[in-house]
Amino acid sequence: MTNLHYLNEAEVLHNLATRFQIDEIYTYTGNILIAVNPFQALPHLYEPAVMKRYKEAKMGEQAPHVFTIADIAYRAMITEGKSNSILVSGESGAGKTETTKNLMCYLAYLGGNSAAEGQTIEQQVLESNPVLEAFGNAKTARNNNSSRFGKFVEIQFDNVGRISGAAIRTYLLERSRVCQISDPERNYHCFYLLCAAPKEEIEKYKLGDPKSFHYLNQSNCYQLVGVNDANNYLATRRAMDVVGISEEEQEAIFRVVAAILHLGNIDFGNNEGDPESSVLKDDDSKFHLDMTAQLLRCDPESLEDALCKRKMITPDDVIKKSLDISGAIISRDGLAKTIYSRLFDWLVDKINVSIGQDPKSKCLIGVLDIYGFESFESNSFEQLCINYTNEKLQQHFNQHVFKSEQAEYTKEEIDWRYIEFVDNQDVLSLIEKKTGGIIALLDEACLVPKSTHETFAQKLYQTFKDHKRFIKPKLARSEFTIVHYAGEVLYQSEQFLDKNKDYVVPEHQNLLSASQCSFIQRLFPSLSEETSKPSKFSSIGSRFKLQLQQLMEILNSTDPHFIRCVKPNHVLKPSIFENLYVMQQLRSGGVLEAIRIKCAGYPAHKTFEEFLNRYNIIAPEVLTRSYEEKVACKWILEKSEITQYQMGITRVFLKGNQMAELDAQRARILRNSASVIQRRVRTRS
Ligand code: AD9
Ligand code: MG
Repeated sequence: MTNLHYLNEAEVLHNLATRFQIDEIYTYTGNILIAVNPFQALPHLYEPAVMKRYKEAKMGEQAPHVFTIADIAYRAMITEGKSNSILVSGESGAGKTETTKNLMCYLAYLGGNSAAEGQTIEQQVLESNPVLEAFGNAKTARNNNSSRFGKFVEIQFDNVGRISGAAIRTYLLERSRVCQISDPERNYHCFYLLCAAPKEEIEKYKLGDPKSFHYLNQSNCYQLVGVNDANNYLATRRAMDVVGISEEEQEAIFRVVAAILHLGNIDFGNNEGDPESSVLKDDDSKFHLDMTAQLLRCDPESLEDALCKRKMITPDDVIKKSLDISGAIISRDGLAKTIYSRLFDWLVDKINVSIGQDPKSKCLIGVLDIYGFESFESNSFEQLCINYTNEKLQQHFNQHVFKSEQAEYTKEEIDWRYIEFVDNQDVLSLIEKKTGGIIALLDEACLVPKSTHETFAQKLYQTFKDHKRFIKPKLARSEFTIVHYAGEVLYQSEQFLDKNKDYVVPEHQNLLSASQCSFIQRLFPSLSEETSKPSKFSSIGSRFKLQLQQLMEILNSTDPHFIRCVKPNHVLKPSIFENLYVMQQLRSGGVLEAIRIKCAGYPAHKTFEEFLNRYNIIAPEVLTRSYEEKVACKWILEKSEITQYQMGITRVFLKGNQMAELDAQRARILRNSASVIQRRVRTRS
C-alpha cells in the first residue's frame, strides 16, 4: 500500500482482504504496519530461518512483517543512539499479545547474548510472558487468552546493541474477574492450572474439580479447546524457574491461589434469625474457612471476624459490629480481590528485580501491549480507564503522523496551509482535567461520605452541560455518554465509586500482615506510622492517570512505530474476512484518520529522479533537451494537465490521486506503444 501512494478506505480494505486470503497477514499503510489476525498457526512466518533473512535483508527487501518493524527500531536505535518504541494496538482478540511476543523474540534474536552462561536476560524477558499470562490472562467472550492488564516492556541495550536489562510495567489488572465471571468466560488461567496440578498438590491444597468452587462455577466454561491446563501448570512452573522465582516462593504463590478458591466458598447465614448479622452458613463453609486460614497461615477465628465484623469507634468505646450477609459477601470478595491483585503486583516486581535493570543503558526499545478501545453493552469504570488510555495513545499517534508530515513539508520548503487536524484534546480534558475533570470529580465523590453514584452523575450532568464531548441521555439518572474519537460510549456509573477506592479494610490488612507466612506478610506490609495517619486519599483513577502520564513521558522521548492489529471476524476462525468489521477497526484505530491527514496534504511524493524515471514516457522530449531535473518534472506535469502539485527542494509533491492519474497516462502510452510494436512484428513476419 505504501507503493500504491494513493490511499483511500476502499483501496485499503480491498488490499487487506486480498492479502489475507493468501495468508499475507502483514501490510503497510504509510508507516503503520497492519497485522490481520490469521486465527491459525502460521509457523513458517516466524521460524529462525525467517529471522535470519530479515536480519540480513536490506531495508524494503522483505515482505512486510513485525520483524521489519523491530528491525527498523533496532537499527535506528544503534545508528542514532536514540530510544524507540513500538506501540501495538487493536481490539480484544486482534493479536496484540501474539504480535508483542513475536517482536520480543526477534529483538532477543538481534540483541541476544548467546555466549552468556546460565539464564540470559532475553530468556528471562521471554519467559516472563507465560508467567504473567497465567495470572493476568483469562478467557473472555472475545478472546480465549485475553490479557486483563496493560503492559509496557522496556528492553534496555548496552552500547554494542546487546540486551542488558529490562523493566516491565503493568497497568490496571481487572480485579472484579477474581470473584465474578459469567458465561462463556473463565476466571484467570492460574486457578484452572492449579486444579489440574499433580495429585500431591491437589491433596495438599484440598482442591478438586473446578466446578466445586464458587469463583469458577458462575460460568459453565472450564476447559478451553486445544489447551491442556495440566501441561500449562508445569510449563508455568518452569517459566517461573527461569524468571527467578524460587521453589519456596512458587509454593507460596499457588498456596495463595488455592486459598482464594476456598475463600470464595465461604458462605454466610444470619445468626439466629437476626437479619443484621452474619455467621458461617454451614459446616461446608466452616471447612473452607479453616482451609483458607490454614493456607494463608492465619488464625481461623480472626479470619471469620475479619470477614463478618467491623470495628466501630464511638465516642466512648470501640465496638465490633456484625455485618449483614451481603456486607459479609462484599467483605469476602474484597479480600479475595485485594490478595489477588497484590499477588500479581508481587510477580511483576519479582520479575523486574530478577531480570534487573541496566543503569548504564542509554537506549531502550519499549513495546506496548495495551487494551484497545472498548464499547460493550454495559460499560463501567474499567472501560473508562481503557478508553482514556486509547484517547491518550490516539493523540500521540495523530501528533506523530501530523508532525512527521509537517516536518517533511517544512524540510522541502513547500507551501502548505495546514490541514485541519482532529485533535482529541477536548475529550482528554473532559476526563483528566486536574480540577473538574471526570476523574477529579469521581475522587471528590469518593471523599464525600454521603455521595452515591447518582449524586456523582448529577454533578457530571451539571458540570458538563455544554461540553460537546459529553451527553446526558434522556431520562438518565446515572448513565452518561462520552463522545470518544472512536465513537460514543455509554457508561453506567453504578460501581464507579467503589471501583475507584483504593482501600484495604483495616481488618483485612491486620489479619494478613499477621500471617505466619513471610510471603503473605510481605504482600501486606504493616502500615508504618507515616502512612497510618489519615493519609491523603488515593484512588485507582488518579493513580492510573499518573501512570499514564509517566508512560507518555517515556513514549515522548522515543521514536514511535505503530502496529495496528485487526480482527478479521467475530467468530475467531481462519479465512473469514468481514469487511464492515475490519473497516470499523481501521477507523477506530486511527488508520483511516492517518490516511486522511496524509490525503489532506500532499500524500504522494517522489524524488525528482524517481519521478523522471517513471514518467518521462509522458513527455519523452524532456530527456533529449538538457533540462534541469526540476524543470523537466514541471514540464511533464504541465503536459499531463496536472495542476495541484508542489515542487520541493528534492521532491515532487502531489495531491490525492494525481499519482494515479499519471500512472494511468503512463499505462496508456505503454499499451499503445506495445500494440504498435506487435503490429510491426506481425507485418514483418
Ligand atoms: V486482548 O485485548 O489481550 O483480549 P489480543 O492481545 O489483541 O487480545 P491475542 O494476541 O491474545 O489478542 O490473540 C488472540 C488469539 O489470536 C491468539 O490466542 C491466537 O490464537 C490468535 N493469533 C493472534 N495473532 C496470531 C498470529 N500472528 N498467528 C497465529 C494468532 N495466531
Ligand atoms: Mg492480549
